[in-house]
Amino acid sequence: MARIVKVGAAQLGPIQRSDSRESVVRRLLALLREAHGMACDVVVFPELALTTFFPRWYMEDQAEVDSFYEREMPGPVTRLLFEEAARLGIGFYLGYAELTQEEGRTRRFNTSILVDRTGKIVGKYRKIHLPGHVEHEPWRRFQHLEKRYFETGNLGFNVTRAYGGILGMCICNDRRWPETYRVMGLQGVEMIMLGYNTPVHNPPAPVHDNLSNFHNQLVMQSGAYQNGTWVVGVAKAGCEEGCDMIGNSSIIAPSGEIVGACTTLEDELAVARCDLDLCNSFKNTLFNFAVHRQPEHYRMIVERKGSILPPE
Ligand code: ING
Repeated sequence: MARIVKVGAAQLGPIQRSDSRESVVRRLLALLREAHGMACDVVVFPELALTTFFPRWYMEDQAEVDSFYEREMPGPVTRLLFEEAARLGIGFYLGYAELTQEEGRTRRFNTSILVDRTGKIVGKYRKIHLPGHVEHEPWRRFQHLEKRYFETGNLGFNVTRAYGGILGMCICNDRRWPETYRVMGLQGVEMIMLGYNTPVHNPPAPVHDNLSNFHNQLVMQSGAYQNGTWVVGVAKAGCEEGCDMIGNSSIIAPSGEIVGACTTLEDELAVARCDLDLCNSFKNTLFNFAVHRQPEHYRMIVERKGSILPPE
């Protein structure tokens, strides 16, 4: 029997600094209910989906910084989302800023969770590729202080059995690095869910700005195809506190084809019927790692000090 997962890419428009968590959760609930109305099994929300993208500001007051984090998940406000999801029998991926006590100290991570249809957290991921910088860089139109506000994720790129398949998660900048997909691909992943907050303008490389949407699709489509997996990438989009962010939320098949996409920069749901068995059409042929990907070949090249030319 085909393993079909009906997926909703629940893109968010901008969240302004003054927007309360309650108002954001109301928006998430509206998207969740719309997805339920379209018979979705699971919904993917963006990275840092509960607040504005606060790493764009240099803040010295730690209490102000910590106001953007969640100390528990679900918490008093997000509990409404978990309860409604369980009532509707629909699961979700949610990105948020996590503040926790671990190994005797306070830790701060850019985190995502996977929640099943009963409202149970069945997967957790903490962002590994943290872009941006640590110190205030006033030359920038806006900051990108993820390296200041978050620790590097310590959970690796893990996969979870859920929704009848093998699911994985990553977050935003992770999607630009091929190893993100390959580490999960080597674990047999069949669907990778990710959220992102991507400014159109990248201060260190403004010449790339006009390629923002192209690069967003390029990395997710190639990651999907080269590992025979579905990829669902969901934006927080639009103009947040004067910073324009891309939309372009997409549902991508293991073939690399985009089968569902948002077309606005606002709260918008895109839906697709994802057949997890389609992964095998690539995992068992072109990208059969066991047959065609021989690690010893790479070791040999590396032992030749990286040269691929035969020794003299
Ligand atoms: N955002 C961006 C991303 O990788 C970035 C960082 C901004 C990269 C602009 C390139 C250009 O999509 C996050 N949050 O990682």
